Amino acid sequence: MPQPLVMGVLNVTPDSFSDGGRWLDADAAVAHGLAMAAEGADVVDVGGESTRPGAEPVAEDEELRRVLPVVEALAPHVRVSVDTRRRGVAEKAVAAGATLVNDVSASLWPVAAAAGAGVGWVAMHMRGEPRTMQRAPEYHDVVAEVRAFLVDRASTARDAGVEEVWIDPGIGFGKTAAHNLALLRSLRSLAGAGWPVLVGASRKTFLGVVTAEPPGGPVVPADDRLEASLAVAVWAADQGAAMVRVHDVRPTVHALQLVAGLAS
Ligand code: HH2
Repeated sequence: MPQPLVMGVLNVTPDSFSDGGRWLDADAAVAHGLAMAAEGADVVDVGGESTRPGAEPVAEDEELRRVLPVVEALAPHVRVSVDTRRRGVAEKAVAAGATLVNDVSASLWPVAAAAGAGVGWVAMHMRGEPRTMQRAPEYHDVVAEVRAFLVDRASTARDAGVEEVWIDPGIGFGKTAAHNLALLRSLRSLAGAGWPVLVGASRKTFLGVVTAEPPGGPVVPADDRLEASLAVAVWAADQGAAMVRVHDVRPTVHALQLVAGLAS
């Protein structure tokens, strides 16, 4: 089993669902990004707008104010991705040194295409938009719909000249716990679609639903979902994911190292 890359989450926001407010100060954010790199993160994913369910959009100049100094300071030391839905933010972050556009809107491939070789793009699937996406999401066949969407966007980006294209099923973005589990169950098939797969399940709500004690009881809070997050990362690796997006870099790297060693 090849060991997937690890993308460390760095939310420079006051309201992210699990680390909101912790890295809002630029110096604290940079220090945390460097610490994740030292722990083995291959990419540090800098975001200035929470996309958790119910989150309110942030003004573009505020998002830029949060993200740019952090991207600039980290880029000489570690590969940086910018987690944004805004073209202007993606463009300026790339100019500041980011080499991967992590795009939950799956629409910003022209930014990567214009930047040329060396700048990649992640297409993530989302149903609706963060403010309302968890209001009773419905699919006829979530696995088939997500796959078709991602393959279509990835092909469009490749045709537009983007050399490095990733696809991501968007765990938790307009999906029930059952939808998330179905997508994770079918990862191997998604990984066979011809594009490297990124999976971001770290600390997400469905993990707190699945691990509730007793079953059906209160949802386990975000800061108590480490074991479940590690289990999903290992599962994703085993099913062929090429990168996992996580908050807890060190334990994830250790878990992935162990399983890759066993499987080789
Ligand atoms: N999940 C979140 C944000 N960005 N990007 C990709 N490619 N895949 C994901 O699953 C993904 C993502 C949400 O998690 P987080 O950044 O921790 O929270 P918030 O959106 O509240 O800042």
